[in-house]
Amino acid sequence: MAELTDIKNELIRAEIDEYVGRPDERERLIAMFASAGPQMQAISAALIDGDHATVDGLTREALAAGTTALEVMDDGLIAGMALVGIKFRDGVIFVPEVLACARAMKAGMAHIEPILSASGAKPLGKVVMGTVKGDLHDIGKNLCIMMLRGSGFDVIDLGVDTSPDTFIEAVEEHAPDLLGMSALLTTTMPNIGRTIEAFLEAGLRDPDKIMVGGAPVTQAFADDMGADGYGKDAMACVALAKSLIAEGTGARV
Ligand code: B1M
Repeated sequence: MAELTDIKNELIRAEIDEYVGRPDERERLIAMFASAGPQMQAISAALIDGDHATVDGLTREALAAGTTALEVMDDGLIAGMALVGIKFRDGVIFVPEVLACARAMKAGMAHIEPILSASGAKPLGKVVMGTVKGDLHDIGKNLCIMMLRGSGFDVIDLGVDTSPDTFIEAVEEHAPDLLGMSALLTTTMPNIGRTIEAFLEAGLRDPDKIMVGGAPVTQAFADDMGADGYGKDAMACVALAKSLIAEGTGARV
């Protein structure tokens, strides 16, 4: 089992020691950071510190030195955000600090986006995607979109706080093969179900075409809401999109 001392970055070590009290979370974070290289730990530390300029510079350097975009995303950016989430939940930091961390995350994502989104391949399918109504979280959705684009999907991004009507209008306009919904709050998760109901009422629902995700969403919740698939992360989102397309009948959402 990894130990706190296996983490080379001083700031991350100190933050875990001071702010992560739950044994399961402590163990998970220590294992995650201990297995990341020093450069990835430095990116996480800058993100935790809300230092967007340093995240920007370190991400550029890591990519130029040959680190893959996926490694920077998982071991640098997403890992850092995991610690931010715990501090936010426990009242150690508040919205302004989290916004600074989100800005730092976006500074890193700006460099990995063109790499993950580059595909050249013939589109595998068209996806309309948005964060549900009332929810302003877009980092995870944007990562999924980058990965989908990089895997050859054409994605129409509806942004955040997307009402059922906006989803419906987008489906009518773009006739996508798949619809994706992201939700990060327990209070907005039910809007996944409300949106699916609105599709049913509008007579637009194809039973094989709606995928959902976001930190609080589970397979069981997705099933309850009547979605066709759930992805736990951006890789799973791409795998799900491919399998829904492969299973599909060619009908639109
Ligand atoms: Co918010 N926030 N936040 N926040 N925020 C959470 C979600 C929270 C868990 C923090 C906490 O308490 N630990 C908590 C929710 C608690 C709950 O619902 N029970 C919370 C809260 C309470 C709030 C506010 C209510 C705080 C307040 O105002 N008092 C407020 C709500 C605003 C609103 O939406 N109406 C709020 C605001 C904000 C900021 C604006 C400050 C900022 C968002 C900035 C932005 O997105 N542009 C923010 C942030 C950054 C977070 C945390 C810290 C990080 C979220 C994130 O970006 N994660 C978050 C804590 C956490 O999740 N650990 C938290 C990184 C991202 C890569 O992961 O989004 O899970 P994630 O995406 C993953 C997977 O989930 C999956 O793939 C992604 C990539 O691997 N996935 C899909 C996502 N969508 C998918 C779709 C798919 C498939 C997979 O198919 C379609």
